[in-house]
Amino acid sequence: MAENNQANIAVVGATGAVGEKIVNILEDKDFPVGELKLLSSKRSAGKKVMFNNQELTVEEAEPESFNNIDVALFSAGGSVSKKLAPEAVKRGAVVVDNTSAYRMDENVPLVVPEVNASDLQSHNGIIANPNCSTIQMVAALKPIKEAFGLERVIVSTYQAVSGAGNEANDELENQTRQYLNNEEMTAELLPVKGDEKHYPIAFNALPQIDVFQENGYTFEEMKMINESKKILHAHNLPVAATCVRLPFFTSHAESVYVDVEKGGLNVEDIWNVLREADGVTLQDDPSTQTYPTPLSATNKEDVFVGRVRKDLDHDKGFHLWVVSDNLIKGAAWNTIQIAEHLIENKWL
Ligand code: NAP
Ligand code: 12T
Repeated sequence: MAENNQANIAVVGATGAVGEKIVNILEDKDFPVGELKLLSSKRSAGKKVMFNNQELTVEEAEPESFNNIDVALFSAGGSVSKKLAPEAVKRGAVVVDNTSAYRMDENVPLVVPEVNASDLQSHNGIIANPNCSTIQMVAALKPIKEAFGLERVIVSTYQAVSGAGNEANDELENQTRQYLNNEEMTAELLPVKGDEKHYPIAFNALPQIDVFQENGYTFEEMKMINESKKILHAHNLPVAATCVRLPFFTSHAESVYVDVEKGGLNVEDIWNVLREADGVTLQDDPSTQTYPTPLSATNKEDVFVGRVRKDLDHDKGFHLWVVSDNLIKGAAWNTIQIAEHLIENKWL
């Protein structure tokens, strides 16, 4: 890396929903970027993108693309990461991977900086960015775990369409238009690209995000379950998840139930630890109808928490409503925070 602490950055999937946000945030935050290389598939190669008043040309991602790159941020799907992340590492780059390809690999740190930044200290060239739904949940759970311990977690999600990429946003927009024009809705993508059946998302709710696993859970649900335990260093914590897609574009919402270890707590105790937590903003006041929503959280960095209630039957049970922008904290911003930490601590 250059003496001036500038890093040469490659963004793989730069033309996608996540990649576009990464480029925007690098610019907004004045990130110390030396060279910026924007990579995509052949389809978008040649496309022009403005960065810091300079016109950059998107290139097709190839192994040689990573020569002279310090940090490569991958958001182009798992198969691209499987193929090209090792090529980037071979050429001396550190990879921050936004796909599920390496998350559960025990040699790969899986990091939400507010929760487990110290896991970044030892890596073998690849660091994984967790699943969007997982990131926002563990950001809210970490301070509660630290203060009061956790005995169990049950989550139901209300997830935005943009999690499935730019094409999914187009599908929601088209179906909405069709429905309002009394036309039949065409469903070709959701719930999962390439799966056997497709259902309309507009004016609907789909209890399937990502593919089904043999145990009857979807892969999105299993990602939440397994990744949370890894990030929180709580391998025996019982976690259950139900993941549902709803027809709005951005920001995931989650209803999270926790049993804490400590008895006799009240809502104020939970509020107090959430108020102090990095990256978390408490928005909770029933008397003024104050709580976060997907619209209010969109384009913001933080994880917002509201509707904190004590369970009426279980002394150790609490309910929370957790909302965050799935493309920002759920993907682009968390990825950039990881890169920032690596550069600042000279852990590249
Ligand atoms: P998207 O809008 O569909 O964009 C996909 C991007 O990948 C585009 O830039 C596309 O380039 C590029 N790409 C596709 N095939 C490629 C190939 N063979 N070689 C190089 N680039 C290729 O999807 P997205 O929502 O941005 O998501 C991208 C990936 O990020 C997902 O597959 C997922 O793994 C990950 N992701 C993670 C989270 C998270 O939870 N942290 C959230 C969302 C997404 P073209 O323009 O050339 O097609
Ligand atoms: N299929 O990075 O469809 O594991 O919303 C994130 C979001 C995969 C991931 C989605 C997905 C991921 C989705």
